Amino acid sequence: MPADATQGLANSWLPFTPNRYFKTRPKVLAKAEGAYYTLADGRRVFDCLSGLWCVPLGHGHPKIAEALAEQIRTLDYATAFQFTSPVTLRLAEKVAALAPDGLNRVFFTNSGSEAADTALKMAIGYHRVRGQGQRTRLIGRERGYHGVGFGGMSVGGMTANRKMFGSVMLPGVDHIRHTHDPAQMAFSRDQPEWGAHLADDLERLVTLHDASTIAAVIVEPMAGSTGVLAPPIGYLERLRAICDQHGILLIFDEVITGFGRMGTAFAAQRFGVTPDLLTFAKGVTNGVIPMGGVIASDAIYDTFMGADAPAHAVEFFHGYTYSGHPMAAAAGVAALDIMQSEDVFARVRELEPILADAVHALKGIPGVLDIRNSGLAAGIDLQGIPGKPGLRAMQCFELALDKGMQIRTTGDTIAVGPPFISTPQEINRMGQVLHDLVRETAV
Ligand code: PXG
Repeated sequence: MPADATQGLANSWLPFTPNRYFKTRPKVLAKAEGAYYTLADGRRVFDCLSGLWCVPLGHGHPKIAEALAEQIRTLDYATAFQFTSPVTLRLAEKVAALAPDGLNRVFFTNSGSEAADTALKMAIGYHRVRGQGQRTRLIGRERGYHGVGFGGMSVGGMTANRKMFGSVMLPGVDHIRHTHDPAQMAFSRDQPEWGAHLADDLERLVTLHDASTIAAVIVEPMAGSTGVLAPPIGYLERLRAICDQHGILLIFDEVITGFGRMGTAFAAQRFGVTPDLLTFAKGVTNGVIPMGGVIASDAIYDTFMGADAPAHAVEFFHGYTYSGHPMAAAAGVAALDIMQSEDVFARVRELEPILADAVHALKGIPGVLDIRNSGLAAGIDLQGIPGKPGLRAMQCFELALDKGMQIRTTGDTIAVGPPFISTPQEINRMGQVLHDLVRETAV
């Protein structure tokens, strides 16, 4: 690797990274094109997770590059409060057109974490505006991931993300149980048949806290970060019904599932369940410029707009300097244009069974505990090295780079979510490499 490729390493503190280990074996991504990264040491690797789930159309897309070059010359930044820009409005219109019926009001943020916090605040504000200010409780789910802000972390259910911060969480938050029970559903293809009744755990919390204190429930329709958990058949429908019965808002965090990962614009459409608020980020700009947002139902938006305050008063005291940034919006408009004109979601549906076959072919290898897939995403749970959780997956990660694959690991779970531009051959080769990794790291 050229010496200057790691200049500045001593000054860096990397996110969600074992920094001490990293600095002994730094990985520097120098270039990217299509579905491949090139590391500074020259290794070329297939991008098995589409960046961090955010580059579905592949790297360096010329149409996005052109749109950004044009936008920076036209309007590089637009003041976000009391102003907007044509490209920001165009993106809102496009996002709303893709969203489920009834969800038409788009509020932009800059990340998935900000989108989660924004949605939680919208939910609390909505109840207050309609005279139910006591509804402030937020319900998340174990193993959920909603980013790293205090709101998203609090409703999130990833132990490792929470424990360092102890009880410094939002007050009045509770969690329903997660949906993964290997004894009932190991090696499920797509949605497990067992587990719709797990949604009834929400009834338990309603009984405990009383519905009149609960503002919203937030879940990922397909839980990504925790290792790809598809919802049991009937589960989301049941969650929706319980929320409706008790006047609780349902929030879908679609930061990973939004914009095609599930073969439809949003997971809401694939699973046929519509939330009241839907968060997005990542794929909306193909990861090229950070952006996120919340799509609110017309009913929620209209409630805010119908508030008693005069029309010159701000309805929702919330927003970011870079909300609806024109550069991000230009990348978003270009990315969504490509998704539509090239019928990209249909391609995802074609690739889904190829990925499913590729990963489920690992069933039966000793030490493979579970394999799951849904949309163009899959998770593989491995038996860890006794007393050293996460080490086996880390070994897989290192070996994979030598075999030309960049995989994502969390604990002893491998996750993949290849770009939508992948070929069937590339997906099959990824499956072969996963097979070799698991065999070569057998414990
Ligand atoms: N919600 C969900 C469902 C996410 O997956 C966020 C919110 C936070 O987004 P930002 O943009 O603030 O990072 C995410 C992020 C992984 C992985 O390995 C997943 C995420 C990020 C990094 C890695 O699965 N998801």
